[in-house]
Amino acid sequence: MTQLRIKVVVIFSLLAALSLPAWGAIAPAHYRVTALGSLGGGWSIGYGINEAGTVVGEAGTATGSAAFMWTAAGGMVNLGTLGGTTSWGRELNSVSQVVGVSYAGGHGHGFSWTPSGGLVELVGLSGLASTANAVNGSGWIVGQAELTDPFFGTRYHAVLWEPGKATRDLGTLGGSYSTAVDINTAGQIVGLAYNAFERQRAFLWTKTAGMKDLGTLGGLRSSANGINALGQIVGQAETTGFQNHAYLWTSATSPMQDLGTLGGFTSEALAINDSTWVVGYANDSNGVAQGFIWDSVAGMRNLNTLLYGASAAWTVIQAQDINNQGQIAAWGYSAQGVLSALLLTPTVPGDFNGDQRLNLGDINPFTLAMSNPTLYAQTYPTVNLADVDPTGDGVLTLSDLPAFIDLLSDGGGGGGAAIVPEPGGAMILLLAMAWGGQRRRGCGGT
Ligand SMILES: [Ca+2]
Ligand SMILES: [Ca+2]
Repeated sequence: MTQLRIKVVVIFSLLAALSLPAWGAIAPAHYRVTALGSLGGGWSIGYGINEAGTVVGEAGTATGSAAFMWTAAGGMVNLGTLGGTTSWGRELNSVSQVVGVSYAGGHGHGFSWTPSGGLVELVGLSGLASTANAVNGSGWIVGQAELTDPFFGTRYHAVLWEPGKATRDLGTLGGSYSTAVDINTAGQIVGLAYNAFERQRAFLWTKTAGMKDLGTLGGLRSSANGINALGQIVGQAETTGFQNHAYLWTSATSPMQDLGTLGGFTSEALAINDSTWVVGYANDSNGVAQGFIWDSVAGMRNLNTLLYGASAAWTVIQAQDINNQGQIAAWGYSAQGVLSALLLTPTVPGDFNGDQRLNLGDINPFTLAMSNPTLYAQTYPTVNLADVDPTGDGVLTLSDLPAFIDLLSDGGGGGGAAIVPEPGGAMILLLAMAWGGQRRRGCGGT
């Protein structure tokens, strides 16, 4: 290709990029994986994430397991147990109130943990056992508690723990069992309950309307795992073909939407954020579970195809929770087979000025990074080169130049990388000339 033709192609590509529409609500296309470590037992599982990117879950200890809370600044902290050798953290809110379960004496015991108060056992119903699954910003906790009934024996019902109030039995849909799995800021609660035919059904509970059956995808059973601030609900439901699929429920007047699979028979949605991005797991055509992210534009995507650079060495089995920044709490395996809680952080390859967008404003920082890495590092101290490196190999070389042009021309392949039109004609020419110069030097065998 002649130098002139290269320049024309560069300019044409960049101008074409400017005419692309904004990506809107499409989920990010690239993620960095952070392995969260363990508490001495060599393994961990991530369950919940809040808006600050703090993750909770369960980690192996020398004698069993313990609930953990992980922050970027402090790493993994052991939250302890209520006396046994097993506990796990299930979810946390914006003030780092963590809820979960401590297992002791043959029973699970729901707990709340706060930085100031530590672990506190939640008061159950008439039985010993309980489970805490989620907490909202007002400190409302939902889960399940045991009932000892002289006629029916032991039963388990969905419950609400509201600060300062008695443990509230949320009942069932007419059957013998229920459990509450998530709660949003408005106090809407979702979970699963048995109906009068002892069929398992997803429910939505509110103080005014009580417990309502959310239906299925045409089959007999369903369950609900997550609800966002908009009242949108996700979970798993049986289809008319007797497969269990991830679904999205948006209102009582529209049917559940089947989110599909990754080529297999089974999928399950575990969480949804306020951008209607859904995460969970889905079987591929080999029947192997893969973490997924779903949005209404791109549909269901295998998270393992979106891990950037060295992060691709990880295998995400299950994506458990997602916050409004698009950060995901998950678990999976390293190349060596180590089970680990994972934090997936959206990255934008080519975003050399670190504003989470790829656009013409990244051209000058890119040329600086190529020509003077020391000055670049001083100017953009928060940018991790491994995240933005156009070829994804973690080092800046000449091959990153055409890769950077490609990223600019195709918008980085999706969400979080919206092309924002800017007056950049002069920079386009400068870049094209820089590219021509680099190529001359590269071809000159220096
Ligand atoms: Ca940028
Ligand atoms: Ca590179």
